[in-house]
Amino acid sequence: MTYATDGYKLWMDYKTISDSALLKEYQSLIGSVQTYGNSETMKKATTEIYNGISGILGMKNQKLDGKFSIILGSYNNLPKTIAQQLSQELENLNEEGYLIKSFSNHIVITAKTDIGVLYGTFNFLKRLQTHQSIENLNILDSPKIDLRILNHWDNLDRTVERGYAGFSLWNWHQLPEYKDARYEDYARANASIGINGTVLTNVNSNALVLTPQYLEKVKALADIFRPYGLKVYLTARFSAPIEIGGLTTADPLDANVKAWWKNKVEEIYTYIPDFGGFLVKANSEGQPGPQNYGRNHVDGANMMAEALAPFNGVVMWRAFVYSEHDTTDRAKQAYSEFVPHDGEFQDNVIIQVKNGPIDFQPREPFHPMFGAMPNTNLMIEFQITQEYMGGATHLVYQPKLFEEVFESDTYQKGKGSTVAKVIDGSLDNKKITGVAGVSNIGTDRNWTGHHFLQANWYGFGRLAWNPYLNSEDIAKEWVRMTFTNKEESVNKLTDIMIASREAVVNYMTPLGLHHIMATGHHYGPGPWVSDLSRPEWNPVYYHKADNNGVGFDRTPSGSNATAQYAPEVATMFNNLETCPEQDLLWFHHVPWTYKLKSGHTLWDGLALKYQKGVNEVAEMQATWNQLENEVDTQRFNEVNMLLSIQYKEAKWWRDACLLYFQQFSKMKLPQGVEEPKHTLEYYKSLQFPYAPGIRPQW
Ligand code: BDP
Repeated sequence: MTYATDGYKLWMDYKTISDSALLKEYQSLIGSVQTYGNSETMKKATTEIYNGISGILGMKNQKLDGKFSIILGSYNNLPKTIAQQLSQELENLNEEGYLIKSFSNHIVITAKTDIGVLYGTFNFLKRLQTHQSIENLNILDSPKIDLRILNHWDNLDRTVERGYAGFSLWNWHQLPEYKDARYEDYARANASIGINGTVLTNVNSNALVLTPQYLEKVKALADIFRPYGLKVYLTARFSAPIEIGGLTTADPLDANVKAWWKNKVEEIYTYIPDFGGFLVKANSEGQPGPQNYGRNHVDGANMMAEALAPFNGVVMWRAFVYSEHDTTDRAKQAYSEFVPHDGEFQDNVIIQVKNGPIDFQPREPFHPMFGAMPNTNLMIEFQITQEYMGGATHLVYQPKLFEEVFESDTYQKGKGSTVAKVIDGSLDNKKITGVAGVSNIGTDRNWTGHHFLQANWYGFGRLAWNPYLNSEDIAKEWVRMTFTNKEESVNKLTDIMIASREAVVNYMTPLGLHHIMATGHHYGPGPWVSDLSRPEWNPVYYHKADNNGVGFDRTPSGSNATAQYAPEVATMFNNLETCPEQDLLWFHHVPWTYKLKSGHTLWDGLALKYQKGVNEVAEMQATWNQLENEVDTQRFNEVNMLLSIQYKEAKWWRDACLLYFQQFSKMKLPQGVEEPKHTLEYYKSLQFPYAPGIRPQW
């Protein structure tokens, strides 16, 4: 049984190893710790290595006298005799990378910069936490992506849009004087997984955060985060020059507007000399933007980029746009608005593109922009918070989804042009690269509401550092650091996590269905919704169920969205034979009687998938129950209760969706699929006006 924990310490609990043989072995290997350099970052690394080692080895206030001395310091600060021997290897590192090397009687953790040393320190401690060997170490590791960023959709009133883990961490009212200890714990957790940036505010932004009153508060946070290599960014409301600047326009080509942003940026840098830059949601879902003035995204982004360039700041300009005037296919619109401008954005602009063309669904094919803008910096945006995957109630291990997207092949330059290669810049040699994740963190004691959803924050950081990592390995790593190192239990816990990804797809949106969630809260089913003001906010727009069949025809006979992919990919999606069944209804309107690869009709296959999703949750519960004596009572009970809700809600999804679609298929449920408990009318009548994270309009 693991000892009780409320989850606050995340994956950095540093509890003493219970395996006495291993403990003895580590104790015999780890000797004195010497650290070189006195920057704030080195102070953090020093504290970390001491706390980590003494905790894990159970040797608080005792002298370490193992065989190897542990030496920490950036190359320039190390004693010359040691540094000289490492100089060649260090050349292979980038500014944030690190080297951990055993030689003679030392284990040296070094880097070009102190932040690299801190990252190396966390890696070394992870080796101990996950019970790996620390002999003959020779680990050289650099991040493959420049900007590894959390996006907080946090409002200044501390509510969190699509947040399910309490309120915003940022206590704006009491800042800058009151510095909650949690701010530092937050920065440290991010550093431990290599996250190096945070956007503090919601993309649906409030210009007030750019006023001196708030900049002082932002500065207080930036000062706490800095030693951990975590840069602060803000969302910039495009109409800020009007709202807080007293101008009459926000036209990006207007001289006064340009001057206003230039001055504003200069002012921000007086508070925060290493300010990261802006994240902008413009002309999307009612947010103001350059199109309000007849200008385009390039005009808007470049205007801000010019103001930020002298300070090395960046503009992360979002491509999440869809027009209410063109209702043919929302999936096509970001591409249509951006791709014609490939090559026109300034070097310090990076276009932030959601992983799929609609909106963070349980499964989407990759966004076609990833294969289509070789001359533009592109970053990918994932949604770690589970707006469309059951909030913080459902256990869904998302790194599996992230991995699936990174591995998708765009064919931009022929086979092997994966999204990972687009995002890390290796395919086209990009100026800046980046990965963003919409945070799932809030004031809940365990940070993410559900213990297992910490793994999504963790896994996001790991994959942002290296998008080629394997999601199952990441799951195991996290399990070992948070639950147990006992092999059998590690495997069971990992099984639950891995199964959870497909389970949520099956019980919510199997076979390529998408956006059939109910209005506002998005956590429950609403395939019947058809009354929202914009057509593309309605689930019926996405599934197009009728008496003939179901699905959105995006082939040339329909919206032709497939033409936005490389010809090889388009051909694969267009053809019913080669289109992966997991994306079938995303790309095709398919008759209810269509024969799936399994031999089932589409109707039967769909119903069986919904049932499979429910069964998978039941299996997750069964596996969890086997772990009762292996994990602490608190976490066991909490996760148990949440899994029961997940099971109940999986059945709700199955029943509501199948009853709804059955009106069109007019076919019976196949054998093996349970009959719904209620009527369709009942499911339609359910309302959740106070569900967390809600946004009433869509
Ligand atoms: C949608 C959310 C909405 C966000 C929007 C965005 O429903 O709350 O503001 O995405 O990403 O998924 O801007």
